[in-house]
Amino acid sequence: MGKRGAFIVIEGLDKSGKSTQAATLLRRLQDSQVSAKLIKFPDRTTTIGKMVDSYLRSESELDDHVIHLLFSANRWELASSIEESLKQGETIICDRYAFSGIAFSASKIRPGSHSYPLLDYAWCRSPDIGLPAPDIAIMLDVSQDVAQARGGYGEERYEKEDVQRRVRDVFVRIGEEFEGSGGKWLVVDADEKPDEVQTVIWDAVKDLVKGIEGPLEKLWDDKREAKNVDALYM
Ligand code: DGP
Repeated sequence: MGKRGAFIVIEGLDKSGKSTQAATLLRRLQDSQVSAKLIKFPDRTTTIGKMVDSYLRSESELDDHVIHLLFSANRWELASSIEESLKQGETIICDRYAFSGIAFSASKIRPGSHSYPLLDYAWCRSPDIGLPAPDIAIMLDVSQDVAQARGGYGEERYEKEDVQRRVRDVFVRIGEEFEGSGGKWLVVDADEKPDEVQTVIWDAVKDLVKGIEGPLEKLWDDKREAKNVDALYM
């Protein structure tokens, strides 16, 4: 069997240059004759994605649990096509994924509180358990000063300084846990010039995009747990 494609996730705060870096990486891969495509979450074109889009633009209000599950459902809608493309040898660059799902929801705080979480961290993680796991997650870390200098945040729901600060804190926890479970999590200083950021990203992915022999892992799939359960039924 041939090698499978690499699954590369790019995460980051708003104004981190994430979409630009993802597009530049795609061009570079295509120029190097690597079969690759770029996908983006939320995918605002599906029926679920349209509900998410309307929420982000503050055109509709939804319970925080409901919107969290819709973001996750939006990823599950594409999970089998991601697996299929990777199996066919195509590399996927994914602009935001389940890590944003946890970071943006688990950073919400209860009204009237400065830090008390509205949604439980483990609860936020659970709907994405079992999604295809990336071979590398690259987190573009931008400081508030540079984000402001890049024109500040836009009009959408989460594009506010205090929200972004809390989201960043949750990203740190997610990265530590992802690494702890054997995943590859790379934090890149996105305050640097775009070319320099791209060089760091390219160094991190250049071997992966030659194709991968090993199986595609599942997100937060605890193999030790599975073994314990199997043992119970032996
Ligand atoms: P973007 O299209 O990359 O600008 O993302 C739209 C916004 O939605 C951005 O502020 C981050 C946020 N976001 C992305 N994915 C999720 C998710 O799964 N859950 C939540 N709550 N927010 C998300």
